[in-house]
Amino acid sequence: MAQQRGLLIVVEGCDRSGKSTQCDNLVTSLKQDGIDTELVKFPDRTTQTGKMIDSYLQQKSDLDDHAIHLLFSANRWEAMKALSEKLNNGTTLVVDRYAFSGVAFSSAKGLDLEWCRNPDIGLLTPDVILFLDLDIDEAEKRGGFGQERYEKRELQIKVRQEFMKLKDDSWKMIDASQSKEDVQRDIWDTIQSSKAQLKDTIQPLQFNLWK
Ligand code: T5A
Ligand code: NA
Repeated sequence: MAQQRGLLIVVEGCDRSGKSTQCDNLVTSLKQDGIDTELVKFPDRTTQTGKMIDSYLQQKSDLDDHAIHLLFSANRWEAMKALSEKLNNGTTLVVDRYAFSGVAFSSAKGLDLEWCRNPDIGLLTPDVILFLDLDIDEAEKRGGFGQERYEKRELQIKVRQEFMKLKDDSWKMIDASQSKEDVQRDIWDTIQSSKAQLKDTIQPLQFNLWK
């Protein structure tokens, strides 16, 4: 029997909502459950496009809003071949931010939402989208925002509104204001029920995002 492909699990959410913490936890838990799993993070700051993005985010360089949007998208596109091979070889991927962050941040800055979606049309389609939802006041209690470009209250409020425009019924909303342990448990329960639902219907990988 052909090996079943891995699942593409995307974790999105507001800044400070605990995405990276929970992505690490989820990878560990899935591995403990005997599932071959890897962590993926966007932006991938290690590639050529990633280095330009990193410099922009750290406010060491400036770029036109459209240009940086396209760079974030290119940073995803350049990873697609390797990621699809891993998935087809049976590795499950836990992805810390994806195209939804791309559109939410750029449209919050004032770019047209439809324009923002275009460059990511046709990316790998996620099997599960988890959204870690956290109120801005709660987010600020977590040590305040840092020095990076988008870590400002007014922008973060807009970003959450833009995320809600992208949300559909398939998104799994997680209350990220709970303790780390409770968020972890909710995510685990959600993944287990998603897997149970997908079990008999898992489709071949599709490059179908927003099509
Ligand atoms: N961006 C990204 C775009 O504009 N376009 C794009 O296409 C993409 C992909 C960098 C920026 O790039 C933008 C969005 C961003 O502004 P990043 O590198 O993912 O993106 O951002 P980070 O700064 O690494 O991540 P965040 O600030 O969003 O934080 P996380 O990952 O959500 O949160 P985490 O896990 O690091 O936790 C933050 C703090 O809270 C604590 C943690 O210990 C940590 O101190 N914490 C909790 N405290 C209490 N209760 C809980 N349940 C907690 N969970 C975590
Ligand atoms: Na993070």
